[in-house]
Amino acid sequence: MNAILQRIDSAKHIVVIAHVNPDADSLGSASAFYTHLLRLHKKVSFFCATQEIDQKLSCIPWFEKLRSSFSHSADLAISFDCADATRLGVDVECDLINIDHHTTNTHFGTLNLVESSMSTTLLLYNFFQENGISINKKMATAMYAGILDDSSAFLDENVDGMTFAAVSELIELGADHKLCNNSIVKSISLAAFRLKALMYRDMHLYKEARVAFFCVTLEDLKQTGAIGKDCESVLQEALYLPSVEVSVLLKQNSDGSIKGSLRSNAEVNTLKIAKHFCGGGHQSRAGFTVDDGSSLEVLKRKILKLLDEEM
Ligand SMILES: [Mn+2]
Repeated sequence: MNAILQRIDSAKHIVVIAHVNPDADSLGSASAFYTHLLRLHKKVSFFCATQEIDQKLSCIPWFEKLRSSFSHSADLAISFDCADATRLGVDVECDLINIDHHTTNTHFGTLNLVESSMSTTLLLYNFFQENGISINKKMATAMYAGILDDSSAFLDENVDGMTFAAVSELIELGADHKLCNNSIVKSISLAAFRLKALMYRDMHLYKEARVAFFCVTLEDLKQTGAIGKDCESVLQEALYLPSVEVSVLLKQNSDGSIKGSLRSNAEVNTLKIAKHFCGGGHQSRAGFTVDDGSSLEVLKRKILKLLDEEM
């Protein structure tokens, strides 16, 4: 038996962990595994340190079971889609299985299932297949949600035939793809719509319109009522301008830090830029947080200079 399945076999109480500020990939993979553990008649808890989770993700099975307090009585934890231990949002003292697809993963687990893949949910799908673990409707819906979100609705550069083959199988197994599409992709709040208008109005193009730059202040969020996550679709859409190769967002956080997010058409290595600020991610999708009191303007100039060297 696989070492991971063996460790699970001997566990009594298992906590599945989705990362802080969870996305559909993290919640989806944790949810699918939650179902699998229930079938094994294990005691299972579903943990995410973030208290307010985007209601869009409520299409993922077991969403209502999520708790932001960690059960320290557990003898095993399994984290999903966490590239490093800070993403857990909790100090885990028991054994930890780390399941993730980020190339920057620090292998912080007692056992690690880390492979470069489109998404953690796709990695998990392959894991279930390889180990003869059957996938029910709930698991199929959860994994579909993660693949949908991490592939930017199947539009990312790294989507290939294998992605569609997996999705075809998941739908065959009963994944509620329409529910996920409507909830995760085809839904936007009025506040997010207003923020979009503001971001497009203030978008700056640099380097002969090869770089699109967005800065979002706390005031912008307050004025529109939007939340930080609402900035992301604009960042992606800016790449649809034919000249744009990389889009960058700097967003003020309420604690005074600044969050940077980068997207590219795979040619520009955004991870290299994010790493300069101790961030992480992938070649075409990366991010970082700066907490040294730098202003948006200063950071913006630094990033443009780094892009000068990169492009
Ligand atoms: Mn992911």
